[in-house]
Amino acid sequence: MLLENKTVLVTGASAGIGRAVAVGCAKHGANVAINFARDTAGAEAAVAEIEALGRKGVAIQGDVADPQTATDFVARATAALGRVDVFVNNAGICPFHAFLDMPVETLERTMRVNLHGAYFMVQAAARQMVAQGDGGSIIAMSSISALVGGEYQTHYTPTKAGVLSLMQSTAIALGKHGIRCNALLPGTILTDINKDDLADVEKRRYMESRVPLGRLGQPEDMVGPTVFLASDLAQYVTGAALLVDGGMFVNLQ
Ligand code: NAD
Ligand code: RM4
Repeated sequence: MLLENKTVLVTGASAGIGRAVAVGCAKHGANVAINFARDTAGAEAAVAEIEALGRKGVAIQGDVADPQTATDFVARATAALGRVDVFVNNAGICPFHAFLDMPVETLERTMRVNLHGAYFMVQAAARQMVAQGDGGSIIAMSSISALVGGEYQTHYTPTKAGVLSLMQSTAIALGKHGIRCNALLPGTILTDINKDDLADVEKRRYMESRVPLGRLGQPEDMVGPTVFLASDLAQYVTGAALLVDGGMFVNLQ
């Protein structure tokens, strides 16, 4: 029960890592507001899971690429749950595509959702935390891909490096308000974002073979690290980056 009576907001939480983290925070005692883009059924199911744990849950629809979504999400979540203690910026896309013929729209959409979306959301959450006056914890899903490249991810990896950098600069900007900002760097976690990419059996075996712990990740693997950074156990941790990748990054030979 590391998050008893805390209010947690998670973006992109109708499925995948976001949903696992939202439910995981509720298991640790938090009331949770989720943002979702289109998957109403997934969002409702996530809220039902949160409520089944005896916590309050609320789902608010919005496209994070639109700056208005950020102020709307934070305002409506605060109205429903009272305050914002923890903000998890999770929403993201990775439409795998080759570099030389990358469509302009794919590049721009990926930047807008992953990086601009993170910027506006984190700013809106921080404004609410500053107004409350007693600190908070902001966590962003960056990626192992902030540190290493990907042939079909030339549009995506710069956004994940950007999100990591955003947590470093906001850690400085918000330290005086007692707001901690940290990045999580998942390795390869099995979700919809890479379902098609990993349907290629050879690629999946190769990715698995790179992980010293011997398996690709599950969304639930992200819960413990998120709860830790959200909780007072991490009271002196800010500007940090935590790889959650089964050891993939350090595996040269
Ligand atoms: P996912 O596709 O299951 O989840 C992404 C979520 O973001 C979905 O709920 C989706 O609806 C939501 N979303 C997408 N665009 C949105 C928008 N415009 N507005 C609001 N919500 C939107 O994938 P996931 O693996 O759970 O990804 C979650 C985060 O984790 C992403 O930021 C991703 O970059 C990051 N990540 C994932 C992996 C991995 O291997 N799965 C690794 C590193 C980082
Ligand atoms: C991650 C990492 C994973 C990939 C997802 C889409 O950041 O690159 O390997 O499957 O993105």
